[in-house]
Amino acid sequence: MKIVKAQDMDMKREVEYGSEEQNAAVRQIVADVKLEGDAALLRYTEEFDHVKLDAGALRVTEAELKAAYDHVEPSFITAISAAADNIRAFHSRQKRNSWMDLQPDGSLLGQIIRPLKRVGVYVPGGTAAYPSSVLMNVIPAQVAGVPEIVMVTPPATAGKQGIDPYILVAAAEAGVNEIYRVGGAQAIAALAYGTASMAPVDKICGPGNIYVALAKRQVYGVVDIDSIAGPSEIAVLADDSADPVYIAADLLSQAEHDVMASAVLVTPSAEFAAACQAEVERQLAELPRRDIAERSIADYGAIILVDSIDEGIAAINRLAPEHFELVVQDPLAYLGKIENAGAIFLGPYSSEPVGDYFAGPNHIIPTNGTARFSSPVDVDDFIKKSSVIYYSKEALQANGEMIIELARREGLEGHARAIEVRLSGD
Ligand code: HSO
Ligand code: ZN
Repeated sequence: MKIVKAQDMDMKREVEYGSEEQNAAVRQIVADVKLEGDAALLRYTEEFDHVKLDAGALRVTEAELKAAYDHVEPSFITAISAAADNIRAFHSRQKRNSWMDLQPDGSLLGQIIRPLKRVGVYVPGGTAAYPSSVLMNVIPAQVAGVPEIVMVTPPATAGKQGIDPYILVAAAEAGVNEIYRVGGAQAIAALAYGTASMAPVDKICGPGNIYVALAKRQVYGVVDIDSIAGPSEIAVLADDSADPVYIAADLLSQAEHDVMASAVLVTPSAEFAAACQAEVERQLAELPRRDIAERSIADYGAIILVDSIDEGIAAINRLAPEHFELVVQDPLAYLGKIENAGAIFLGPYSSEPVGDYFAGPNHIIPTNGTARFSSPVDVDDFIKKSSVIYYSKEALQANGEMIIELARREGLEGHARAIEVRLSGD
């Protein structure tokens, strides 16, 4: 892990827009599913997943869901249901109320908050299918009051037929209402347009491979989509009161996600930097996902030396990392100065995986510097608002001339007259 002097460290990576061929392939799949429905869905499932299904077998049954519980350890069920409780409690604090404001002139203004009606959550196949991410996508929707939450996932995973039982148990614990064994761009198209066996949704969320990401982009507008999450990032600001063993472990916890994950340590202590550097090397050698973590550390990892904690905070604000650990003597003294970070972890015991799995905040967090202007997934992502306007006769009489003035300045006489006809008379 290289040690560099304080400088503009850039964690930003190229966003994947896909090749022309990939975009064209996805366009074809989306068009076919839109036109042919289930027939295209089943044809692509056979072609890409090598699983032959009939339309009746697309939906996962209650019996299959129950059976999944027999294929996972009781300790997993205990842990995932405790995590689900914490995530539900945290997100419950985010609920908004509709409101109405009654004016003395009898007019009434307000906002009605409603949940989306139907939401689709994509869960990838293979080793990137995380039960924790099922909770993080589904629970905010459920807390928002979304009545129909649909999950889609490929029918075969890493050479194995069938859906991973850990994913099924997480879906059941989170409160998914329907599950379909279909993946890839064809699943996204089915969620957007609907088929005979799958009703269309209002919003699609959840991570996937490049084909899934491109398909989501292509159906955006027909439905809403979530933002496309980049590789995981961690930035740690620590002084020499921190334990290098803990800090190295936390950096590696995110480096192991992806060869493009980014792990950065910022510190004012050269001695502490050297200790962390050695500790990362030592722990890397013993990590099962060493190959991934090693490449991530080599390409996107760094230790940045700064002159002071304040200079470190300034560097963090420029990076706007997805996850930020502040492990200094008095972390609360600096909390108010942190402007750009998706999730802030304070002190030596708030290791990032506490947030990835368990504490309650969402682990789907803006990456690539986008924490400058966006937020972790929450209940707001699953609601919509309608404005309510009620003007009394008195209110229109009092303000009508001003509305007419504005309409005429825009050259919109029809607008002006719609008001004027109501003012004439008395
Ligand atoms: N750190 C990842 C989320 C995750 N970690 C899932 C473990 N499982 C992105 O925030
Ligand atoms: Zn993680």
